[in-house]
Amino acid sequence: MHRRRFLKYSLSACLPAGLVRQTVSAAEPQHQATDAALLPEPRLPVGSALPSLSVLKNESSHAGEFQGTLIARECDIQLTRDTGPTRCQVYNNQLPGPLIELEAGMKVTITFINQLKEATTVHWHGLPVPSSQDGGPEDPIAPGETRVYRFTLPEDISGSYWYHPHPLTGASAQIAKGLAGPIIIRHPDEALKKLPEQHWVISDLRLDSQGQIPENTYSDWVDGREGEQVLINGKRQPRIHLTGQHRLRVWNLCSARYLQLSLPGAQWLVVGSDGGLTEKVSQPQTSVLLAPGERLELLVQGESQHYALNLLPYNRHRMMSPPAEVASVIADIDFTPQSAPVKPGQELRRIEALPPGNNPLRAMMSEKMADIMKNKASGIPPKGAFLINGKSFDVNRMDLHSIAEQVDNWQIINATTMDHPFHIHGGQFQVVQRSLRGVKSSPDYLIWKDTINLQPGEVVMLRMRQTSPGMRMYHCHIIEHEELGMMGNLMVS
Ligand SMILES: [Cu+2]
Repeated sequence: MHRRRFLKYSLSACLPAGLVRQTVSAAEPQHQATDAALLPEPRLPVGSALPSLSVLKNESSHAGEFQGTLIARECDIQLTRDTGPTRCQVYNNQLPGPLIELEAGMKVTITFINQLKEATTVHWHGLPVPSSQDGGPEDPIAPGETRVYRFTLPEDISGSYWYHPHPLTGASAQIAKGLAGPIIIRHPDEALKKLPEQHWVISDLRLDSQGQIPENTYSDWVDGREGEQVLINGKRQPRIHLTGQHRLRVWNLCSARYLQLSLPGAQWLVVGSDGGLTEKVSQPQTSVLLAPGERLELLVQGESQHYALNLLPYNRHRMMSPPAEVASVIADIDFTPQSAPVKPGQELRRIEALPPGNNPLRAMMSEKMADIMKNKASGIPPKGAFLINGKSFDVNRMDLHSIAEQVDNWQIINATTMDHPFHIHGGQFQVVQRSLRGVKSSPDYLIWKDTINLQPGEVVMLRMRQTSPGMRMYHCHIIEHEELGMMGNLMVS
């Protein structure tokens, strides 16, 4: 663990957890100046009612079809009281982007207009869309261009997904400035379809003293960027009315912030994950963790009338700054206790276990500490600092191979000193086994996932069936790591 010898940090005791910033030891003065310049931050107002997500209009009048338009553009949004408007990059002038509500089996057409001054793409995170429609870095949309994405959803799909840019360069900045939005796919036979829903799209935002969104610091590139202001549906610490009957969908749209959510005094029942409802209702839990990119569906069991939604400290072993030590409150909940519509352990859906395949795929995430430390003066670590199977991403190089409809046996290894959320494009997978510090564990019931967090030293075995040929990315979903090369290509034939 060489990094501990040269990376030092200190906490400012008076700052709440969300405001803790790195200060660097005297040996690294150039970065102290860079990071300190971010303070003081204008804060977004708190206490407004949680807004409902605006919904992308379906421009088609045909049953079973969805046609919508997304426009990415720079947009000035008045977020603070103390500064002028913040220059954001958003879809359809909204932060977060509009909710795309779809139904299983739908024929989907999204016309995307790039009014940014730079190239971008739209990636449909978690959806089994054809490779050509997946918005990968090999398929950039130039400034001023229009691109029509077309795909048909499977008949058996449901769940909470999202969309975001995935260009070869610029993804980190584009997401930090607001380009991300949620997707819900509903199925007529879903077990919990009659429950009222509530949606929490959680993102984070950093503002400088002028109320503008600053560039990444060197620490952001190394650790992944965490905006200090945590937003739910675009609002900071909103007031939320929730009942015991609500089916709560939660998205983590942050680039690098891990969300360990707790309602002290109440408990969560997990009923859904990345790929829709879980096989069974979980046992009651006092906290749930969403790594970047992950989604959960939850029910709340509680008695009180009021709860504070806490973001608990989670140690993801950042290199440049210490773990937060204090919980922060990110929402105030007015709760109406009601009898829970489901019980722990109750079956919600049948999920067929994928059989073991005969195509072993191995992805080992690693870091080159010498490279990470090399470019501190320029503010960006070189590509090659974060690797998969010893290689930095090359859009023209196929790293792994698969065949459509066969099951791949993935072995994911985290050989680094940080947590990394691993994401595979093309659909959903099933975790078979996790192994950490010599302890092996298997899930109690089946869950469809597309993003899975690995702690340092952790090994995850999973099974996935790619349903169509073409190129598929796999990568760390800390967007800065992805952009620095912690990504590979799977060629499905
Ligand atoms: Cu990572």
